[in-house]
Amino acid sequence: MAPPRPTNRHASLRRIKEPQDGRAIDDALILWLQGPKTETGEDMAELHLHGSPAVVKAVLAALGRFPECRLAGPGEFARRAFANGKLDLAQVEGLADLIDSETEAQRHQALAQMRGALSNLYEGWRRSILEASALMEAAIDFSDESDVAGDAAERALAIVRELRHQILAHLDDGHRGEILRDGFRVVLAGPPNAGKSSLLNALARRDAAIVHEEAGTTRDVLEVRLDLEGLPVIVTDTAGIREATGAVETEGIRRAMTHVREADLVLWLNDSTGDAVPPPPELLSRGPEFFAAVATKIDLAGAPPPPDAVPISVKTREGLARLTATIASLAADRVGSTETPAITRERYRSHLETCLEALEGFLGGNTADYELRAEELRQAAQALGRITGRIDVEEVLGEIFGRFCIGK
Ligand SMILES: Nc1nc2c(ncn2[C@@H]2O[C@H](COP(=O)(O)OP(=O)(O)OP(=O)(O)O)[C@@H](O)[C@H]2O)c(=O)[nH]1
Ligand SMILES: [Mg+2]
Repeated sequence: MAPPRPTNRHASLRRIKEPQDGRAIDDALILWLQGPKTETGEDMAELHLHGSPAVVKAVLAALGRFPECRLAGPGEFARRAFANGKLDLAQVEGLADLIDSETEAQRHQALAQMRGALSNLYEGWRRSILEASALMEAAIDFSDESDVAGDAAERALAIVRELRHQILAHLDDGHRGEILRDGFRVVLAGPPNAGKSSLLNALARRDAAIVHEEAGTTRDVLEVRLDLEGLPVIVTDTAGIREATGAVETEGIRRAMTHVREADLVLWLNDSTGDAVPPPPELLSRGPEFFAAVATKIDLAGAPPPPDAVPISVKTREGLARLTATIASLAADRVGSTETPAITRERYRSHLETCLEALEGFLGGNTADYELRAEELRQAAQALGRITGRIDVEEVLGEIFGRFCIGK
């Protein structure tokens, strides 16, 4: 369609032609990228077309006339990159997150993961386990020479103790990576008419929710996504919490309470012109970092708002900047530094927990039972290998026997 084939890695300006009749489709830059130094590891060609739907459609139609050409399926490039060892599973997931990222902090975390921040951490741990495994294999082989065996087993124990410590610290991260990936969830709750929907609209800067002087206006749960200083924040408006007057409102309040329980932060709103309604006890019992009181409609209030509440007026926008700054700083505290890699998916957490369980089985096992304890290590290494997609037993054996010349 654009002969001759350009030099490897050199952009060339070519006329793209219809293969059957030679009709010109577009003038474009084309690139020929020879594997294996490409995204998928395979040979690739790139056509930098003028992006109109008509040009793209004509080129795709022309390509479709070659029997060996077809459109890629979803994720097919990433899948090939994985199959050819260009990216491991955690990196592929980082790539997916990078494509979906909406804020700076999300982009930062996803890019680090795609570049292997988590993979390197987990692979490093897996190598330590393999090292301990090799020592246990040595202990088994030399079990008739008890001091040699005992010494090897002791060294394996020291490695695993240190590793256990590191994995525990990594797991105890307050879910910061997941919060950053999925968004910091702020729920607006409080009695009816407190001004929850008005605040949602003010934060979103649009009329997302219906606002009305009638108590019990909101029944459904409504979400808006905000970017607060680079952090993704999902603000949810809920039904006012009170003794409900009907089935629909009861359901609305049930949904409100579900969101309150799962929120990363609940803003409990009260109309500052009336008596403040205290939040439900189960909300306070989650701890002070999950809760902030807000006194609304201060443009109307005669008495000063309670000192422990953030005073706001949606009407005059007074206090809104302070409230958003409070939300942003609480979110930033929870997400913490993005410099050290954090767990970004439940999948990793569950494999890490399996790994930890096996390591604890190893540490708590009978000292002399080398075979059983070596098996715990194999399981621990496998659990970590599942995160990156490296669970090849041959590779594990190769690494053990390649580095420690036990036969000698
Ligand atoms: N003057 C004044 N009125 C406000 C302010 N915020 C909300 N209101 C009014 O208070 C009433 C209730 O506001 P909503 O935002 O619907 O309250 P809500 O908490 O969502 O109420 P429900 O959905 O019924 O639980 C409306 O008439 C709003 O216009 C404010 O800052 N100042
Ligand atoms: Mg409402």
